[in-house]
Parts: sequence; C-alpha cells; structure tokens
Amino acid sequence: MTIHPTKPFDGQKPGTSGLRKKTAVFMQPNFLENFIQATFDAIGGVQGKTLVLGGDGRYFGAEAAQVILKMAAASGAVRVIVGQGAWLSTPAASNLIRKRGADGGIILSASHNPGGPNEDFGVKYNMANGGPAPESVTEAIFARTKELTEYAKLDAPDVNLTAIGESHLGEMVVEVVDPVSAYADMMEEIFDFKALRGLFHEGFVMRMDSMCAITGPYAVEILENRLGAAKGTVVHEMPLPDFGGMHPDPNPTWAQELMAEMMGDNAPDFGAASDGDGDRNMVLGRGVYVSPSDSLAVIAANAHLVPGYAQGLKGVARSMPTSAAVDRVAAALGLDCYETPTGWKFFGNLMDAGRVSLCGEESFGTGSDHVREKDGLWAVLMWLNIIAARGQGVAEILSEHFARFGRNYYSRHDYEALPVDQANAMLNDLRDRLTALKGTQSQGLIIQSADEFSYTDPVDGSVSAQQGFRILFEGGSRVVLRLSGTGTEGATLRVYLERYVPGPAGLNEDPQEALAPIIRATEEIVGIRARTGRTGPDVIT
Ligand code: VG1
Ligand code: CO
Repeated sequence: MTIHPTKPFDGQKPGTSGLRKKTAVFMQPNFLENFIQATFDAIGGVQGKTLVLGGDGRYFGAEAAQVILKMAAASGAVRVIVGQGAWLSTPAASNLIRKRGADGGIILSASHNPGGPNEDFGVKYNMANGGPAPESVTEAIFARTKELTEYAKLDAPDVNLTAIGESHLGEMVVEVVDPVSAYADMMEEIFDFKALRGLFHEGFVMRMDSMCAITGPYAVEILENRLGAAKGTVVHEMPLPDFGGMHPDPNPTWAQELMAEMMGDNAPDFGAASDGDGDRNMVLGRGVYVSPSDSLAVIAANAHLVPGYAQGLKGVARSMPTSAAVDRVAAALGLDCYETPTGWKFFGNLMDAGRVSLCGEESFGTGSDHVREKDGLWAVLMWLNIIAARGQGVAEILSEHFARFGRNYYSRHDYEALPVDQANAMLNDLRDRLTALKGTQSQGLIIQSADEFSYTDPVDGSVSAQQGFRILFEGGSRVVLRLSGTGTEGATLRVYLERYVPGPAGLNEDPQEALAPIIRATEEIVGIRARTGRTGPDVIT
C-alpha cells in the first residue's frame, strides 16, 4: 500500500527560504508528507529523477529524511544522494546537486532558527542549478498543498544512513555519501590552500564557532585537517539535534562567546561563526566586528587576490536592504551591481545568466557562483585568503577600505514576535502615507523619496512586489522596513538603517551613534515604539 489519503493543512506557504514551522507542527501526522507530495507535484513529479537530500542535523531531520526517501521511491525517483547521517550543509547540498547533475534537492533545516522539539524545523526545495526554488515554484507548491487528497509513500523499513555506500529502497538507489569531502575539494579548487597553510604555519590564530550546528565537521576538515590550523581552532564543532541549546545565528547577540573572546585580551587574529545550515557567516578581527554589508564590499574589492576569482568578477548583487557599500566598489571597478529582494533565490537567475559572480545580504550571507546558495565557510576562506595575500589583519584591511571608499554606517534593528495584526496595521498605515512623505522633514533630515520596493527580474521578467519600504533622505542616508519571512512566531519587524560618510573625517564612529538621527527620524515617521509599546529592538546587528 503506497497511496495514503490525506487532507490539506493550512499555512504550508514557503517563506523567504522554504517552509519553517515549530517542530511539533511538522511532526503532526501527514504534515511533512503533504508538503513533500505538493513539492513533487509542483515540479512535475520525480519519476526517473535524481535528488540530493540532507540537512543541518537538527531534531526530526533523520526521521524526515526517511519519510522523504520512502516518498521519492514510491513516486519513481531513480536515485537519492544523501549525506551520511542525513547531514549536508546548505552550500554542500547546492554543490552536490550541481556536481552530480541531480534534478533537484531537499534541504532539511530552519537555518538560523533554533532547533529541538520545542523549536523550529524546516524544508526547502532546490532546483537543478543548486539554488532555492524561485517564487513561481514555491507558489505552485503552496497552491498544491491546498488541494491534496493523497500522497505516495512506500511501506518499507528505514534505510541505513549511517554507512557510506549504495542500497535499494524498492527500485530506487539510495546513495549515502560523505557530506564533507566534495565540498572541501571544491574549496581547494577556489582558494590558495598553500598560502593558507603558510599563514597557520607562521602562527596565525583563528577561532571558528560552529555553534553546535552543521559547519563543525566541514570546518574541522578544512581548517584543522587540510590547512593545519591548531586542533581546537573549531569550537562547538559537533552538530547536535538542539544545537546544544544555542541559537545558531552568527551575530553579535547570539554568538556571544565568540564576541567576548574576540573583544577580550589575548584575542585570536581572526574569528568566525556560522549558522544552523552553514550558509551564513560572521567574521571578526581582533577587537573588530565586520558588518556583513562591509564584508561583502571588502570581498568584492579584493576578490582578484583569490585564485578562483583572479580573472575578476562578472558583476555583483546585493539584496535591497543591504548597504550600498558594495555599490561603491562596483562603481570603482566598473562592475554591474544589481539590487534584488531579500532571499537568496533572487540571485540564481543573475548567476545562471553569467551577470554576477558575487552576491550578498546584510543578514550575514555572502556567496558566489561556485554554488547557488550563500556559503558561510566560503566567506571565511575568502577573508583568510585576502588576509594572507595582503599580509594585513582585519582592522587594517577595513580601515584602508573605508579610507578609499568611504563608510556606509549600517545597523539592523529587529522587533521580534510582534502581534501580526499590529505589525500589519503599522506598515499598512505607512504604505498609505508613503507618497505624502516626499519632501517633508524629520529630525532635520529631508525625505528625498519613499516607496515600496518592487523587483523585476532582468533575466526572466518576473515581478516580485511589496518587498519592503524604503525611505531615502537627502545626502544618501536611508531606512528600510520589512517583515521577516522566516519566523515562526508572530511578526518580526526588521528596520535597516544606513548613513554614508565619505571621509576622511568621521570614519571611526560607533554605528549606533552615527545612525542616531536616522533612528530618531524613523521613530517619528513610523512610530514603532509608540505603536508597539516596545522600548527598543530585541536584536541589533
Ligand atoms: C532572513 C534574512 C534574509 C535571508 C533569509 C534566509 O530572511 O533577512 O536575508 O536570506 O533569512 O537565511 P527574513 O525574511 O527573515 O528577513 V537562512 O541562513 O535563515 O536560510
Ligand atoms: Co542559513
């Protein structure tokens, strides 16, 4: 018996990056099955296809993998390539899809959201190019979830995913692979491993905090085993189902341990952290925090020093809320620079069309066309390679960068778990007042323009509307507001603040102080604190 009757569930709408729900919601009978069946149906079935499957090791991942294997077998897939133990980081999954010519892949992760029975789980479908499904596909999946009456799943015992090798599930081949080796090999092709080995050999000290999530095994293999960094360079290196209680989001708030070490006495030369599924990164120097938008700009300006990009970049792209620091680099280097909505799925077309080779988001996401996902360890290796090639530390590299390009002071303020109705009412009200804002003043700042971002994909012409509010002040400062599409509780309001200072004066201020006038103007215009009763943001990055 492989056909099982079912009824639709509400709310199976993929967000910024796949479907994310409380784990208990995903564990309801048929919930996962419905979403997977809807995904298979939306992509025209999996008959004769090869898929990649893996996840970040979070709670319920191994069980979910078994369900998906049995469903793929019942629907006629010929092969599923699975990371051992159902582990694959998001960038490693993207790489495997591409390298193996698979038709697509399923990633089991809620990324930077905490994991465990009381936390979050998620599922994401990636296309044959290795990138997240575009909106046309996620919309088709959602539409299908609303009309399902049955799903197909083989009645079979669980597959052994602990041993590398091939086995059969019905007619389908299950190929269990080492989750790390293909990814680590790819990194060796991109970076100057000889120079990096030299760096560590000369005593360069690094700390990598894998936050009990999936990058641990990758970082140990690459940094310690292949590059010769000291044993113990990677901490929290064992992926755990609940991430050891950590919130695997690499930012100054959640990676406190690493922050304290890097800002303290005897700090290592370089520090980095990654998120649940390994696609985000935070990089730090001794006593220096690098904002993700600046990191993208520094990488763009120095990419030619890295063997994989020695020919130069094809172009760059950033999400709309990301600061314009990279735009200045692009202008100086004569590169095209694209502005996309939030979420990595919007970069795929640009990379596939050969228009850009480097992309980034303010949310600790950086990547290139080596895969079709953002890639945390790749970004760490970019920095290491740039440090090795320039013979400079993070602080020097940053200050030279600001001296040359000016500095885009930047910060994101998050207000979490707001009542959904309250958040919607606040932004709907702002939408109604947008056109009237132009030309008005707030806190001495003149509003040059105010609009809601709508994106037309330059490759396929698809339009994504309502992608965030932009208020631009004269002089190049701005605030952007949007609601998160990855949360699982209430609404999270993200407020992105930016102010450009050309220099040479004023390049060393504290970002919160440099942005204070814009923060005040935003409160005056939008009334976040007044309307929500909150005294301040929950997370500042
Ligand atoms: C957030 C970030 C966005 C990122 C997305 C997925 O989305 O802002 O830049 O692409 O997470 O990242 P949102 O809708 O909550 O703002 V991950 O590492 O969670 O897959
Ligand atoms: Co992630």
